[in-house]
Amino acid sequence: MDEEHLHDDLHVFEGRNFFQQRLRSFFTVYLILAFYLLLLIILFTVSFSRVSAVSSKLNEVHPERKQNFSGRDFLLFPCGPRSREWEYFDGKCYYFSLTRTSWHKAKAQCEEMHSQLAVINSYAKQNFIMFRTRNERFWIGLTDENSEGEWEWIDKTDYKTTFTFWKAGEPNNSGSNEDCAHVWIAGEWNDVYCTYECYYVCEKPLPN
Ligand SMILES: [Ca+2]
Ligand SMILES: [Ca+2]
Repeated sequence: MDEEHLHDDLHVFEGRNFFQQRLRSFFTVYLILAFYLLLLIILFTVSFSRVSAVSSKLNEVHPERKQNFSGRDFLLFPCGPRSREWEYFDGKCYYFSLTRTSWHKAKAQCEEMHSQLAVINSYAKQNFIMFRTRNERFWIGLTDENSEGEWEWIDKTDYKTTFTFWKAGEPNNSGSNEDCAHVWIAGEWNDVYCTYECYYVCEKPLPN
């Protein structure tokens, strides 16, 4: 009986010993894993802080990189990303109204938008406006209100020495009160009474 007890005790002792060894092995593995995890976290933190530092240094050294984005906006919207209704042509910006009004109100509305009624002083500009207005009537910045027959551009461009594109037979001062000019069919110019209501073209320089 004593020998049997001794054998049983020996088995129990061996079982416990085996269990303790397995426990130590698991503990060692977990300890190594935890160590590697900690090492990874440290490496990631150090790498991230270095990338951030390099990125901020690049921005300091090459500030134009940020400007390139606004440069790209400028190429897409030369008149300004927030002025997409303005169309670019040959160094200036043009607005083609969507509502009709009299010449004087059109002039005032252009001025409210820091612009003026369009002054057509070249065939190239005439072509641009002609294709854009598509035979519809649009006011331009030309009037003989001050003195009948003495046409004047609103920006004081010399009328007598610059380009004109009157429709045949115009200006005719029909009814003796046609003192404001608009573009019409095929973009040709016509004088009409200034309270007539039609669309209008504003122009302004490129934004700074
Ligand atoms: Ca007239
Ligand atoms: Ca006329």
